[in-house]
Amino acid sequence: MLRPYNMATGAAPFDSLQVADVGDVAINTFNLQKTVDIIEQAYNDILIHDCIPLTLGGDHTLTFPVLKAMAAKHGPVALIHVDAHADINDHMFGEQIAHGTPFRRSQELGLLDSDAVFQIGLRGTGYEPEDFNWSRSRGWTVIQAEECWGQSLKPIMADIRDQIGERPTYLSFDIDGLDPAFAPGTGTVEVGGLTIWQALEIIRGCHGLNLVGCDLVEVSPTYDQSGNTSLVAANLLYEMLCVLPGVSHHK
Ligand SMILES: [Mn+2]
Repeated sequence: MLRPYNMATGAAPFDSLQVADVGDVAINTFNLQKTVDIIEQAYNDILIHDCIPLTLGGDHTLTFPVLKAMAAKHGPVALIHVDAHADINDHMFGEQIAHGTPFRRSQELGLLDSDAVFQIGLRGTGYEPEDFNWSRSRGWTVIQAEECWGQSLKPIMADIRDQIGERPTYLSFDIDGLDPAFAPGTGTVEVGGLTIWQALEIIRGCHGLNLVGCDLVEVSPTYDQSGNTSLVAANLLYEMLCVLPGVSHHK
């Protein structure tokens, strides 16, 4: 059988991995706290098996319970977080669990390896002037969107790979990290974002890392009038599949 492979990198994930869609997690749409508990349990169950979950969202809230399950299996993980926003708010409208708080909650619970947290693409309007500095004060590396403009991100990714080394690593990619020219179908659009080419450099730049899980979040079909944002997201998830440990390569 002919299996599709990545013409740019030669990665042939379907030749070397068993790839399955395990379907949706049946959340409780009326109760967010119960929902994050359901997600955590679902990922604990998935991670009993020797597999690397790739998750499509959905609200960035989901990364918090996924990281709880990740840390339960692997210990604190290195994190590469692509996003327009830091998502480190203490609360949103008084709520601790929200799509702008997952990395604050994760940090509080010790789920992240603070020496190896990288936030890329941050920009736009914040909730507080300290948004980006809170991350930096935790020892995290913040690479704002403006530092990426007009640049290849290959050198940055080489540096990130060097710093992360062998650590178990989680990749969380918020589609709003991209410029709305490429991905308008999301809830909190910010102009001046990353290009598709830079997104590919980031994900392909994860090759060689000990990736233990990835997600692609914040695609909102309601706002995705052409369907293009979902297409972009699906392709980025495929690119993540192509850089997982154990993927064989043509060439
Ligand atoms: Mn986000």
